[in-house]
This record gives sequence, C-alpha cells and structure tokens, in this order.
Amino acid sequence: MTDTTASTARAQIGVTGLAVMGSNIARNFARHGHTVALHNRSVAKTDALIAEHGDEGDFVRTETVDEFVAALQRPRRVLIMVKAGDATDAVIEELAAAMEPGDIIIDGGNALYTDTIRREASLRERGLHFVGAGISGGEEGALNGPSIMPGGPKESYESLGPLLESVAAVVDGTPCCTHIGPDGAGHFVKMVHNGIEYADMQLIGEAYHLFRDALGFDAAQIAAVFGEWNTGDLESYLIEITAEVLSQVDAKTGQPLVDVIVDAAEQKGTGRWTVKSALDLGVPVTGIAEAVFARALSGSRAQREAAKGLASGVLGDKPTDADRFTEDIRQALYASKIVAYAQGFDQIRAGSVEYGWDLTPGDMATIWRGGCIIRARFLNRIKEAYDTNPDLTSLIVEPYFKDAIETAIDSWRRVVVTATQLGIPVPAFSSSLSYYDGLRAERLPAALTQGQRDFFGAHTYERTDRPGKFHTLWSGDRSEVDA
Ligand code: NBP
Repeated sequence: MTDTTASTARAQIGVTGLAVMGSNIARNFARHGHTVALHNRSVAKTDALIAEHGDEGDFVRTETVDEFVAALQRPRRVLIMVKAGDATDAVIEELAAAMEPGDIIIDGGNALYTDTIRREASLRERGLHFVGAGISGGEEGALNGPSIMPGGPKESYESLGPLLESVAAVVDGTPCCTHIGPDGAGHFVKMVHNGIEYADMQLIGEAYHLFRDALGFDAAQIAAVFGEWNTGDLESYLIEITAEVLSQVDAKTGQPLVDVIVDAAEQKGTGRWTVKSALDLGVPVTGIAEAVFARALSGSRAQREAAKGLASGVLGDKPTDADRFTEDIRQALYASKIVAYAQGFDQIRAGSVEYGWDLTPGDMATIWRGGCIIRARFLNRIKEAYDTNPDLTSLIVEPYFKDAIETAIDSWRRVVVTATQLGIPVPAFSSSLSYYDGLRAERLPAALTQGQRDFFGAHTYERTDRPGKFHTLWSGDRSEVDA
C-alpha cells in the first residue's frame, strides 16, 4: 500500500537518494514489512519507484524534506543513499535542520571515514545521532540482503540494529550486520573491504593472464577452470562472476566479450583511500597497493602505447604440463589471497588502535561471509581463526592458513618464476610472495638501511646484543656512542 499524502508519522525508516542503491534498499525494507518513507532530490525517481514497485510493501511518498521527516516515527531514522562527498554534506545539512535531538541519520554511501568522523562530531553537538554505515553487495545485495557495517554511537544501534539486521544477508542464521564501532569505524571497515576486493580481483586477473598467455587457453576454457574452482576452497562470489564474465559471448562479433573489452581498468577511489590510509598507519598492504597501481598502469594509455614492443629479453619456455600449472596457479591464488586478507585485517587492527575504536576483527569475518562482494567460503576459516584467537597477530601464522600456505608455497614460487621468465606481469602474486618471505625471514636487509640512515642523518640504530639506541661517529673516529 502506498500513502501519497504522508499525513501521519508512521514510517519506521526513511530513504533519501533513490538511485540504484537507495531504491533497492528501500524495496528491501518494504519487503520485510517496514513502512518506508521515500525521498529523492528530483521527485521523478520517487514516482518511478512507486510506479514500478509500489505493490511490494508500504511506502510513503514525499516531495519535500519537511514532508519526509514528518512521515517518520520517533526516533526518526533516515538512510541517506546519495553520491558520496558534497552531496552527502548538503543532504545531511537539510535533514539536520528538520530533525530533532535523538533522531538518527545514517549515511549508507561510500563516504571517506575521516568525513564520517567529522560529520558524527558535528551532529553529536546538535544532539543528533550519526551512523556511517558501509553497505556492500551492489544493486543485487541492496535488494536481497547486503553486508552492512554501521558505525556511530552504540546506543543508536539499539533502535537501528534490528531494522538493519532484518534486511541484511544471513549466513548460518547470523545477520551480516553488526555494530562496528564509534564514528568512522563502519566506513573505515567498508573501505578496507573494498581494498581487499581490489586485491582479490587483481589476483584473479593475474591468474586469467597466465591461463591466457602461459597456457594459451581461450576464454571458455578459462571460464571452465574458474567454474571448477568455485566448488572448492576458492568458492566465492568473485570467482563465480569471473566464470560468468569469461563465458559471455559478444553478440556483435561472436567473440568472447572479455576479448572485446578495452583493457584499461577504472576505479572510483576506495582502493586508493585504503592504500593512503595504510601508508599513514604504516601497514604494508602490498597486495592492495599493487592492485590499485595495476589498475592505474592499465589506464596509462600514452605510456603503454609508447612502451609497446620494448625488449622482453630472452623468454623462458611455456609450461608443458597444463594440469600441473593450473594447480600451481590455484595454489598461488589461494596463498596470495590469504596474504591480502591478512594485510587487510592488519589494517583494521591498526586503524582501531589509531582511532581508539576497539574493533573486533572476527566480526568483520562474520559479516563479510554473505551479501558483500568479497563473500567467500574462505571467510568461514577467518571467522574460526578469530573465534579461536581474537588477538591473532597475523592470519598467516594461524594453523589452518599456515598449513595452506605451506601446501601452496612450491606452486606459488613456480608461478612467480614462470611468469617472470615469460614476461607476464604478476605484481600481486609476486608482491604477496615477497611479503610472506619478508615476514618469515630471520634477518632482513633493514639492518643495512638503519646503518645508512645513521651514516647520513645520525638517525641512530638499535643493537641485537644490548638495549638502547646507538650512533656511530661516521665522520669522526667511527666509534660508537649511546644516542
Ligand atoms: P549515485 O552515487 O549515482 O548518486 C545518485 C543519487 O544522489 C541520486 O539520488 C541523486 O539525486 C542524488 N544526489 C546527487 Br548526485 N547530488 C545530490 C545533492 N546535491 N542533493 C541531493 N541528492 C543528490 O547513486 P548509487 O549508485 O545508488 O550510490 C549511492 C551511494 O551508495 C553512493 O555513495 C555510492 O558510493 C554508494 N554505493 C554504491 C554501490 C553501487 O554498487 N552502486 C555499492 C555500495 C555503495 P537525483 O536523482 O536528484 O540526481
């Protein structure tokens, strides 16, 4: 039933911003029996939603912000699903002027977490609750059950949580939604989620590249391999859609669609944000960074055109045993994926410490198991790892993942060596392997780095045999002094 007069305050939730994400999540709320007040800057989207889907539940059509706010039960709960950035600020300002202390504004867009921290502080001063909620799953997830990562004040979750949990994806009876932590925590975690998504996609891309150029498989053959992998440990949404994309035939040319798509990847910015934040936090998210840079390289059309045909040097032989190399690629993908997630979870821990959020990493593993783009069988293992040891230092030392990497390591090295010998770029496979080798090393060359820093900048160093900070008088008699 659709009320077009909005005369009574009866809606449990309001959604403003009715483009792809907002309209689908509004329908999701309505399908779950909630009365939903609808608002969009241009009323045409509101009317289109009601015309096409008004029979799916109880919607309240509104045109102005005042009408919209008046249609809501108290405490009022409004979900903003507009373009991130200035548009979000503009909408918040309009809403805040019409709302009252105790009301809740939820930003479900892809906001930068530092913006969320700023907005939360400012609205708190005005007595309003502000919840920055990361929402993953795209259009389909928004309609049928996304993964939701709400931050903000804990007390607002008491009234908001059941509502959000009712529309979230559910895995093993557990909703893929939980209170993440204060102010920007939800959007921070969503940002890292997207960073991991970048790494995951890049690793899949590198596997595809090896099948195509090292083994000479066509798109249909590669689709079949990914389809097969989706029945094992690698089972995930991204592997599943990879098989689908590779199977798609272009109607115009009759060729595989992937062969007629321009090979320049775009990005909206959340991967870049993840890397910038990791740089500030000092967390080596090498897989995510390589994924962001690989997209940038693919889009560097002028440089690629200029460099096309540059010398490769003498290339090695292609693998002769396709089955063996296929299994090597599978193992390399799994091990590199473990590294990407380990790095992402390290960043979550570091962000939690930096901002005093007291995050529980195991919660992310739980709510990422369904609804979101990186949902995967693998997340169950990560959840179990954090259930067993909430203070896990790194995923790569946890027994299950440690064993998985030990099983994969020879294959992983063969893949990186073969790719290098064939001139096939594998930045994420190789940097993940180097990360692993770096962490497991007895001695790193960082000792030399420290010596150099002390030489040119008197930056001091620690010694292996006694505590303290030391400096060598490099331009004097080269004796050592306590720093
Ligand atoms: P868009 O990001 O394309 O934004 C379009 C919406 O923003 C429309 O409702 C538009 O109103 C409204 N809007 C704009 Br633009 N400027 C406005 C302003 N100054 N004041 C009021 N409204 C304004 O929509 P989307 O793709 O549905 O995404 C919504 C949010 O969800 C974004 O933050 C996005 O990053 C995030 N997100 C998207 C996905 C996805 O898969 N697309 C996934 C996860 C999160 P109009 O109709 O009047 O122009």
